[in-house]
Amino acid sequence: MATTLDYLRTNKLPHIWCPGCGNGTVINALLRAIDAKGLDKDKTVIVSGIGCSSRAPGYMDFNTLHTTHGRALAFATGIKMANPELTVFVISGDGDSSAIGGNHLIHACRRNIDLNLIIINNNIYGMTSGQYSPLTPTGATATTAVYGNIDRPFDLVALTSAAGATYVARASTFHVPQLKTYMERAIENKGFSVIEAVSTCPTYFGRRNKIGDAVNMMNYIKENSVMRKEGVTEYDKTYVIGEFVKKVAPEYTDNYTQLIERVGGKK
Ligand SMILES: Cc1ncc(C[n+]2csc(CCOP(=O)(O)OP(=O)(O)O)c2C)c(N)n1
Ligand code: SF4
Repeated sequence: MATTLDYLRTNKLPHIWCPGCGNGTVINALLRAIDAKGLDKDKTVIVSGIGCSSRAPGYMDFNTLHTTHGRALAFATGIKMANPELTVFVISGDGDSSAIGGNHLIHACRRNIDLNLIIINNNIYGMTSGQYSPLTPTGATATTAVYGNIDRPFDLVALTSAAGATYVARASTFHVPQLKTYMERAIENKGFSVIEAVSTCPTYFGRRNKIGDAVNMMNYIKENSVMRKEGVTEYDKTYVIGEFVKKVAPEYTDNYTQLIERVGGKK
């Protein structure tokens, strides 16, 4: 087995992330999943938008694309349509994917295009210093919600399941073995896969909400998580960890190839 260093652009290190940031843990799990599945570096593409989490592809030694805020899925869709042979990952923050990129998110789910989306959910806009996002919990404080957030957060699992994603799972930077396993299952799924990785931003979310340092934040995730149980729909914890959707449905680039064959045949 290769080490994760074999998949990093070590000449780009040190990275920009704060001590205790969860981004590195998520990337480590992804690199281990890629290694376990034996993906060819030259046939693997990592795409991101803008944000602290979206800086990840810059450190990863694959074909990488750092695009514009909220638009990573649009770029990734173009790449996959142009060459369906490629394995394409999208790394996105909770703001990047569910606020400015929310429309791209639901339509990628609806199309069931074979992309693997990893949403690093640190509950906040990290890069721009702590504004609330559509995943900030009600009552939490942010630089744009100093008296407490009155919005209700999205449930990403429910949102992407309803929109048509064919593999949907949630893990966290505390649940690292699950994170890696779910990433492997996403790679195996021929269709649109979503993994929510609940993560830590001690610098903005943790400090502003008085959760404490990185270790306290990890305990916060642990204490507020529960493993999903088959047949159970109501939980008394914030983060339900597990696999929620595993289904087979027609995939978009397959449909497109068939369309070309059908129309080409008529000419
Ligand atoms: C079109 C556009 N709007 C706003 C911004 C400013 N901006 C950069 S990153 C970001 C939010 C990042 O938050 P998130 O996606 O949750 O990622 P994180 O930094 O927490 O990893 C915003 C609003 C931008 N770069 N481009
Ligand atoms: S601001 Fe938050 S998300 Fe950004 S690098 Fe620091 S800890 Fe990570």
